[in-house]
Amino acid sequence: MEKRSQWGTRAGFILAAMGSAIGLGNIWRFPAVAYENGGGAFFIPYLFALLTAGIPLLILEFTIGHKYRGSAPLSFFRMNKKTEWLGWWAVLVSFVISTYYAVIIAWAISYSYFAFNLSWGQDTESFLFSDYLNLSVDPGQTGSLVPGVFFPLLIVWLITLGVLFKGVKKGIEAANKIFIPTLIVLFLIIVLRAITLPGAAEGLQTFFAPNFETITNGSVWVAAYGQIFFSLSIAFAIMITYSSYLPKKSDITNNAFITGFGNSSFELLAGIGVFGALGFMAQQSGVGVSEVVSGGVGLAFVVFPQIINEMPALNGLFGFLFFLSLVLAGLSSLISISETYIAGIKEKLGISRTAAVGMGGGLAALISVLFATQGGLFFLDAADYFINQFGVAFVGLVEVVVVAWFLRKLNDFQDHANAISDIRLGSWWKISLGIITPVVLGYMMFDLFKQNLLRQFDSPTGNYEGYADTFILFGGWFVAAFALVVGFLLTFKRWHSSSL
Ligand code: MET
Repeated sequence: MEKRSQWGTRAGFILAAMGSAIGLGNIWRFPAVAYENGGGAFFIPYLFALLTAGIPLLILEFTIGHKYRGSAPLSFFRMNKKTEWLGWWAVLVSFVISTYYAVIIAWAISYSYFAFNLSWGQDTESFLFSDYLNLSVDPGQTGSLVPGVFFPLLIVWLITLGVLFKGVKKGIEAANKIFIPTLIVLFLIIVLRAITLPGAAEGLQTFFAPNFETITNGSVWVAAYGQIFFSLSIAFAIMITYSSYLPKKSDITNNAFITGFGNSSFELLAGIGVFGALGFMAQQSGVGVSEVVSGGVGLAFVVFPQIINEMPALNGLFGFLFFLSLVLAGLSSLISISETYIAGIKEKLGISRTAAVGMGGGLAALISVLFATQGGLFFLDAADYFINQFGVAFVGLVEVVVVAWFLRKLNDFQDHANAISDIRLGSWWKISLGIITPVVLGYMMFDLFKQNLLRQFDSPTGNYEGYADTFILFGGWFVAAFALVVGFLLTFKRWHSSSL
């Protein structure tokens, strides 16, 4: 058997895990999710989800990777020959996500360039959709390739696959050692600037003002769990893959706490920075903060350019730093998500890392070109919604049910983690994974299926985003089903003898 690659240092592993966790989800997703779900009061479900699902699952995935020392499919195969498919599910979900995640980073590259002379002009919305994305087709149609997205996308893949070619220590670890400290410094500068803008206090007040009524609402809890899963890169096969490169003598539990709290601190920082800036924006345009809040694409690529336009000085530089930080946060996450399938096929087929990067990364890059077309944004939006809900959250649920209920591995894993870690796991960990997480995620899946399936038939609310049935079927359900079906099929191919 070939000697397994390893991280060079403990800090290298932690930086890589944090690099994966800190991503677009922290900067553009968290602030809006928190705001929409009760502002300050959202911290209660959020902290609950972090402590009962986020960190316990992170510890579980670190333990699985460390104990079985393989990519997610190989680790699940070694855990029990019948559960290999679960590893492939997570890998395939990650594969799909990587194809469009890369495109958002490409937009951020373009925007860091546009920032210099504020070329997005005053109407930032029409600039994004008409001038930049050239979105002039109906959902489901591709139209032609948009060169302004395609070329930065090429850069994204060149960097990502270049890092992955170099391997675990010289590639992933080395890149994160540069990306993450740089990102933290850049982001601190941005946040400091944002909270010292006039009106920032108003924005922060809106962000932190608790609306306690919301916490009795089930959907708020669902949102908190969803955010924790996405943000901590849990159920993506990522953390299993990364921890499979840990040396035998490594801490698990403490590393998981550092990663979890580090990620949440960054998220909170992003919330403060974003709302400080939104407060400024609201004051400039003489409206309430709630009127300028939006999440996702709108926040980063429509509202932020407006804020940058209004800034009193050094607008271009601030804009450049903001989009550069999105690029750095995104790249370190894209690297981690791509490593899941690269490690998976490398071991399954017994091929070299170079061949695996070429095959897996090459295929993902090719598919991602679909999202660089005129209709790309619609495909991206539908794929993102369905793969997150029916991919990530679903895999997370199946993972805890299989490990805790069917294979009854929690005692075994607890002993494994305790034997090498500073912090000892007690009943908190087993209750979280054996009872709380499956119950909450089970409810969450039930509710989601109900919303998305039933409304196809008898509800006036219509499809997600009002998309046509055929588009939802092919652009949404099929994408999620593809990941799960292909994951199953891959188990029929035998492992190359060098991996066993
Ligand atoms: N944790 C990442 C984020 O917050 C997502 C998973 S890795 C692509 O953006």
